[in-house]
Amino acid sequence: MTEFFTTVPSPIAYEGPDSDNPLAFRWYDANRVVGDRTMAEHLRFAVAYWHSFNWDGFDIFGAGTLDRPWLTGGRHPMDEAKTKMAAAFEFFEKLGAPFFCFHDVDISPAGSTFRETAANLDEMVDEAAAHMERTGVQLLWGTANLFSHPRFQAGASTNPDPEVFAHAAAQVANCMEATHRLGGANYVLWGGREGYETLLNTDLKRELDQMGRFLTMVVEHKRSIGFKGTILLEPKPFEPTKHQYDFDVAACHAFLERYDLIGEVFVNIEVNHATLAGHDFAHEVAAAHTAGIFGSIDANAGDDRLGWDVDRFPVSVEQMTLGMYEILKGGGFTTGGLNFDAKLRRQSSERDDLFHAHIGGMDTMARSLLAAHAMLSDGVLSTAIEDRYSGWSTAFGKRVMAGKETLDGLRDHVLEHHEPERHSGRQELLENIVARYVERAR
Ligand code: XUL
Ligand code: CO
Repeated sequence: MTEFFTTVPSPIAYEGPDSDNPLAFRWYDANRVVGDRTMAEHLRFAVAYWHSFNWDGFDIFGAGTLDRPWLTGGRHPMDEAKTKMAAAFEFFEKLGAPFFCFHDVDISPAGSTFRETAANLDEMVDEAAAHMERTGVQLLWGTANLFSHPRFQAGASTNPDPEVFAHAAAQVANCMEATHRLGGANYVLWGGREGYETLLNTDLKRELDQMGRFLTMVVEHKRSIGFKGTILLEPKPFEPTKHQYDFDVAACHAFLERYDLIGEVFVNIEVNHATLAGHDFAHEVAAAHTAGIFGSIDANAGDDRLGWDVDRFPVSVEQMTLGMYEILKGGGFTTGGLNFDAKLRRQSSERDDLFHAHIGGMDTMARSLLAAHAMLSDGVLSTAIEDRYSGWSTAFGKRVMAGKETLDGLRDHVLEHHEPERHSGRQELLENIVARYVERAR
């Protein structure tokens, strides 16, 4: 078999924080125990097939720039898909990534009919199963691409035409079965074009009802095929449409409540989508835990000055520490994990740049895990929060929350009491504590 990554050691080794070797981990030490799990069990890293193996660096201004020999066309599309898959598994194995994620179209080419496309997917799933068996790499999630083909120009499940809805349903049925066959831990739905450009041509209520119906059918299909993984929605506020229905965690939560899907569907939170929605990453994680819908993470980063989905690899330990802290506080991952839905910059054109990007991302997350875990086990933030709300544990506070008070009764209470004492929120002090944990994480 042709090898594509011949200039890197295999597998990438952990050498510790003092190592200067660019092709080694300085923080990610898969078997190191942190609390009740190893780093590998905490972080559950996945490589995203689409950015790393299907994208040659093209953008709307110009052609591909990346050295991706497995993408050079001219052969039978199935042979090309198999070569690409061999490159992908060579990469997963050399990096030491335990999981990968894919869209149906990433791993298998479209045929000239739906039947032919389905047969191609079947064959590529067999191919993937053999690679997984050989390498031990597992599937974190699969998803159907319901946004690239022109038929989905007006959405998939929210399309004004039920024939397009049916097409999306058929594609999802096949992709869920593929995910099931490969032992996927989750199945993701990102509403690529589920949104609108203008209300002038949009029946908002009908589109939401269609999306609710679609998702209910997804849950029913999960049952009928015996898939045990978690169904995840991926929130995003805009891009490609001006207004995406799955705007953020709160919008997804309201949607799941409205269509009676709580307990069936959870969320896959993407860091850059959170920031596009005007939220911190940590906020979205906390919101999901609060609503009981936390599932998995697409680990990436935006850019402070750019208001679009730049999908950079995560580099900020401080940002990720706050996110990891919320993840750990909620109990950590069950079926979820950290998928690098991240791509190289277009000038990072050499093949081994893929390694540098993932090594950096994994080290960033590993170091963030260490800092977050230390803050959590030392209780440095939780005691401050407990103190801050301690009034609610008094007999008076409990009475209010138990519904035993009225506005009238509280007015009487205020008439009998003095002005409440004010307490500092101590934000800067707490920020200094976080900075110290980030600095000291080892
Ligand atoms: C798009 C995005 C997707 C989903 C899977 O912004 O994040 O790649 O993660 O369809
Ligand atoms: Co994503």
